[in-house]
Amino acid sequence: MRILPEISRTFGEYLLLPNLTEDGCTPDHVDLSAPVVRHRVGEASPLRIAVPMVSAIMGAVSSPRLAIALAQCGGLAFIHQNQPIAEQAEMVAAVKRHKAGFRHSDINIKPSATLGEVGDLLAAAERDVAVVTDDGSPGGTFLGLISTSDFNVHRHDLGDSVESRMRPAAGLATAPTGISLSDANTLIWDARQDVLPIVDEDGRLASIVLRRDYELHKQFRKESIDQDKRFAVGAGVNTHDYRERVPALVAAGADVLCLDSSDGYSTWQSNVLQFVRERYGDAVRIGAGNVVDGRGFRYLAEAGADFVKVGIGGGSICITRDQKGIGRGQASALADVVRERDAYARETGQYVPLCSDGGVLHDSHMAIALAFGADFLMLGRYFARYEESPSPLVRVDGQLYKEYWGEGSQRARNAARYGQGKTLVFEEGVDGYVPFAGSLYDNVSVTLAKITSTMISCGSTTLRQFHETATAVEVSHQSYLQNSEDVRLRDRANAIV
Ligand code: RVP
Repeated sequence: MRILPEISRTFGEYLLLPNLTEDGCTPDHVDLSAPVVRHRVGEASPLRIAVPMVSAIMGAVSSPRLAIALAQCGGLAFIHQNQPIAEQAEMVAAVKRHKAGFRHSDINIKPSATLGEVGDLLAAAERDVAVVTDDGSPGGTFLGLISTSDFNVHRHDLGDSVESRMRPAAGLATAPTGISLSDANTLIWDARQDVLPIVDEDGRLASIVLRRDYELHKQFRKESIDQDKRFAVGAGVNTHDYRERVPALVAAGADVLCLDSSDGYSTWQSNVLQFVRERYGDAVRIGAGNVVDGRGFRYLAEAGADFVKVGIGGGSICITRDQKGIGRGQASALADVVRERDAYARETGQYVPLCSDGGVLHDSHMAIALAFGADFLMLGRYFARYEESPSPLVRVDGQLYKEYWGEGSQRARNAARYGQGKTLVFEEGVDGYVPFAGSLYDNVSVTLAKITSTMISCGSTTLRQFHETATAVEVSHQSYLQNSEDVRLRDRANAIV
C-alpha cells in the first residue's frame, strides 16, 4: 500500500493572500468567463460560460426552471439522469424550447377548436397567446392569433369556435422567413404585437418571434445561449443505458453531456467516451468523472473526456467517505488534478477544463476553488436552496427550508448510478433540508460580486490570471475563531457572514 505524505485538505483550510491591485483592476473589468470543454491551448473553447457555475446533476437541483434561470445568469445546468430517458430528454427539450430569437411555435390550435379548448391549452402551458393554423400544427397555414385577452369565461360561450374570437391574419403584422432578428424585433414593437408570426411564401407558419424573448435578452446580458439563441443546457448520463440515453439527449438538444458517477476512474467511463467519439466525433461534447488525483484525470483525458469533474465525498449530502472510506479533501484533490491538467496541456497542446464538484459551504470557497485552478464549479446545496429548484419548500420549527437529498440516498433510488437495484444495499447520501434562501437571480449576483471582489484583491481580471498568480496559505483553526470573537451579533439579517 502507498500512503501519500500529505494531509487531505478542504477549502476552509486556506485563505488567499492579496496581490498588488493595479489601476485597471476594477469590477467592470473582471471577466469570469470559463471554458467548459476541451480546446487547443491558445484557442477558445467551443463552449464557454460567462459565469463559472453549473448546477449539480441531481433531482433536487436541476429542473428546467432552474436551468433557465441559471442560463439567464450566464451559468449552465445539468439535467439529472436518475429518471427515465424520455423524461430527462423532455426536460432538456423544455429548456431548449423556452426561448430563442426565432422559436418553433409550440402552442398552436385549429380555428374549429373551442374557446374552452384553447383556454385549457394556454393554462396548461402557462402562456397567453396561441397561434391559429388551418390544421393546428406548427407548420400549418397561418390564420391568426388568439390570446387570453380575446375572450373571457364570463362574456363568451366556451363552446364557441376559436375562429369567432381570433385576430385574423389579415389584420396582423407578419414577416417573411428571411427577416433578421433585429428587423423582426423592430416590427414587433412597431406593430405592438406580443407575437410576430414568420410565414413562408406559401402562407405556412415557419416560426414565431416573441416580445418577451427580446425583453429577457436585454435583461440578461451574460446569458448562456446556443447558436440558435436557445438556452444552453447540459445533461447527465450513466455507464449503463448510454447507448439509448445519449442519442435521446442529443436529439433533445443537450449542449453538453456529463458522465455522472461518484467514482469515474473506470473502464466503464472510457467505454462511454469511446462510444460518443465513434458515433458523433467532436459534434457531441461529454465530460467525465469524478476523480481526485492526477491518475484519474489523465486516464479520462486520454480516453477523450471534454472536461473532467473533481471531487469524491465532499458533497454536503454525501456520506461516501463514512460508508466506503473513499475520497479526498476537495482542495487537495483539486491541487493534484490541476497539476496534471497543466502538464497534460503542455504535453499535448490540449486544455481539458476542470469542474470542481461539491464541498462549497461559503461563497469564499468558490473563490478559493477558482484560485486553486478550477475552471468552473458544480454546486448542489447552493442551488437547492433557491425558489427555482424543484425540491419542495417546507416549514420546520417556523423556518422555511428546501428539501435536499443526495443521489445516493434511498430517496433518489439511484439504481443507475450506484448499480445496486431499486433498494440500495447501503446509502451514500442523506435526505435533509437546507435553509430557503430566496431567488437564484439575487443570490448569484451577490456571490459573483464577492468572487469579483476577491479577484480584485488578488490583482486578477481573468480566471486564467487568477489561477496563475493566486497565493493560498493554510490557516489554523484559531485564525477563524478570531472573527466575531467576543462580539454578540445584533441581528442575523445585518450580520456579515
Ligand atoms: P454540494 O454542492 O456540496 O451539495 O455537493 C453536490 C455534489 O455532491 C454533487 O454534484 C455530486 O457530485 C455529489 N453527490 C450527489 N449525491 C451524492 C450522494 O448521495 N452521495 N453526492
